[in-house]
Amino acid sequence: MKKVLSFVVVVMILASFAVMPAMAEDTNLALGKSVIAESDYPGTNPSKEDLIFFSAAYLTDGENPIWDGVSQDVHLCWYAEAQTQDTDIKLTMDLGDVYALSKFVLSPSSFLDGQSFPSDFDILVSTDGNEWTKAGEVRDRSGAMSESMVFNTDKEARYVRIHITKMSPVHDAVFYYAGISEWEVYGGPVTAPETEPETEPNPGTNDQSFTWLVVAIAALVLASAAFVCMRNRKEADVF
Ligand SMILES: [Ca+2]
Repeated sequence: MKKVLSFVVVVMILASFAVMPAMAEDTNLALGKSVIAESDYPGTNPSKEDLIFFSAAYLTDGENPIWDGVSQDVHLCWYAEAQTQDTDIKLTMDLGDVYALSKFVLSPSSFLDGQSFPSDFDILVSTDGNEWTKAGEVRDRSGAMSESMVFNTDKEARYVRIHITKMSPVHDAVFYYAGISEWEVYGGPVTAPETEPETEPNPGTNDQSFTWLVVAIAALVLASAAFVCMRNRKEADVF
């Protein structure tokens, strides 16, 4: 019975080592990061900041609030306005380092039941902020929307961008509008970085792998020693 117990403990220890690095990669890198909203398009305001409800900062505050239609202190979403539905707005975020990205998640605002989610946009990524690669696109979206949009990717990037070329159909006599409640970017450390010289191994990654190996071997040795001790004690009891 004790032999089985020792084996189970060793398996659990080794399994936890295998799971921990995978969990570490599933991080929302965008949380709390600044977003720059820009546009040179005529008649476009790339981010309304004049009311408590709207700000580019709310894209990465981790909140998707449900508005009751009355409260005047709710941080609803990023919200832009343009005099024509065609526009050119860039929302750009610096993640602070190059990461291996896994997915983007964009959430509509509860304001107007998500109808203000933009119609046409691209998701772009870049390692240097100059050369951009497309990681996703949406065309001719319209209507109410409650679920988040998920874009899976395997690209490496430091800079991420939402490039909006068409506002939502929501408009009044003067402006078309576009709004997004939350922008999440998931990913983890780059395991084989392109930015480092090919002749030099990544010391951090190798050190980490070596550490895991040493700890795993130590756990095995300890479990074996414990088992041997228990067996010897049992045999001693018999004699
Ligand atoms: Ca938010």
